[in-house]
Amino acid sequence: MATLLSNQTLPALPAGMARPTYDRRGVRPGIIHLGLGAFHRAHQALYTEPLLERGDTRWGILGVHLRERRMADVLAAQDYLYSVTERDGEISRSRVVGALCGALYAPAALSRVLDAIADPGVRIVSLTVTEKGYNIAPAGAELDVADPGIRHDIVTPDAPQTTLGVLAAGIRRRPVDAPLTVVCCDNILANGDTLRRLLVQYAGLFDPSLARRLDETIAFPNTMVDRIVPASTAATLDEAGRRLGLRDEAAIVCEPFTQWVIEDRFSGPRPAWEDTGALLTSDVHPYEAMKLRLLNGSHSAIAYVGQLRGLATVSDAMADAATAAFVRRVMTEDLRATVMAPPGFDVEAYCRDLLARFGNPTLAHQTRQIAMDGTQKVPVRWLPALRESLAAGIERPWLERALAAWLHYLETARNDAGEPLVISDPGAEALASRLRAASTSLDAVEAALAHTSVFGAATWPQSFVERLAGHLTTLRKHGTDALIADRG
Ligand code: CS2
Repeated sequence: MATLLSNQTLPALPAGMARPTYDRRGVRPGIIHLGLGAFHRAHQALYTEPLLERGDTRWGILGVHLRERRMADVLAAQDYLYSVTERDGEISRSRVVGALCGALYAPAALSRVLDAIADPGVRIVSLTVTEKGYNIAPAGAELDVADPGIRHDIVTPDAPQTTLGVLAAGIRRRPVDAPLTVVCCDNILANGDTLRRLLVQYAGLFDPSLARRLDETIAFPNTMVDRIVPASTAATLDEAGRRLGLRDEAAIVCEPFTQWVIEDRFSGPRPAWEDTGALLTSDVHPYEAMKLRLLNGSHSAIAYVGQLRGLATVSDAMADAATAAFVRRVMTEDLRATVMAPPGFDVEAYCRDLLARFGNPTLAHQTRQIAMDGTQKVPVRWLPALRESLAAGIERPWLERALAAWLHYLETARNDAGEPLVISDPGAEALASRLRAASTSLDAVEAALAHTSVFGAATWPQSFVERLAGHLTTLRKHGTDALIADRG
């Protein structure tokens, strides 16, 4: 068994491999991060690490796991050190990161988590808890008050289970005069504004004065985060072991690209993230729409068509000529037409770069991973673009095909070759059963679009419904080859 990465074994790393050179014992936690997954550790933590390196010891990160214990234990055994390897066809570089100063598993250490959020030395609470971590009713931006976790938390707000519950309970314990900024880093629309609204709504159900305080004194900047960080596998860990000469059970492999745009709206001191590559700006929305639609929207198209075509990874999908051509059209023809470029931004170059990033052959980013939680993702990534276009009388032929592919994927849970697919989305069954209960494609599409928690309450134009039904019929009869084929 190889030696584990830890403070003590750091000197054994290969010469030249970047690692923390500051005294980690002097670092204080100034950031509490909820949802300590690979994405945070490969993204926001890397914008914070150079600040610690240059001696600003206020910004150590205390990470919180809300759902799973394992990674908190893994990180503790490694003194919260882990490696990040950035890789594409040309670049391959690894570093060890020291910005984490602790990792707590909330259900087992709730009081410590709440005390940490309440600590006036903590200035930032950041979050990456995925789309479904916010108990948001998918089609809208309202709190899902029927959610069992939320119902539990409003009855026992000091023993919360949900993300919103933990955040509100921690803030409730915090001195009123200690400024705090909550930085949402998930791929949801207007993420800061949305989190503020959900949290105020949640707190209003049991403590109106807390709701007022949240609304009036806490800052919730909007952000756009971007880096492709596939879930780690046994192969990731083995490869890290070879590079480091030490075992790293928390190793991450990701792409070299990274981007973070943050609305400059903080309450109290903040890390100088603008010095470490982040863009602090007064308006994140154009960046957000561009990223959610062009990157995440195309990603979801790759995921569902890829799953149906038996293409396991994003780079496999991009190596399949028909899929790659389809994805390019979804992105550069349909979605591109719905986004406004941020000032001074070259969106064509952005699209070219995205297609190259998707082709990165070294990442093994699973289409199955991106396909997860479609009922949360599709309403953010595709439906606003479709709604806006249809309202203006414009068809989006490729995006409409992608939507049909998702419905077909949900309905059949089988790929083109008839093999079963694993669908991981708590909201999927309600939609899939509507599709399966219908006898014709038209009935199926009508039933699906009437599922308002995903598709919203407004009606969809009949011509659109009919086009979707046509695509569904094509898929049922001939599979994805016929759906995505170039019709000139
Ligand atoms: C992906 C994102 O899994 C998914 O749904 O689309 O995680 C994507 O890789 C990131 O948002 C890239 O910044």
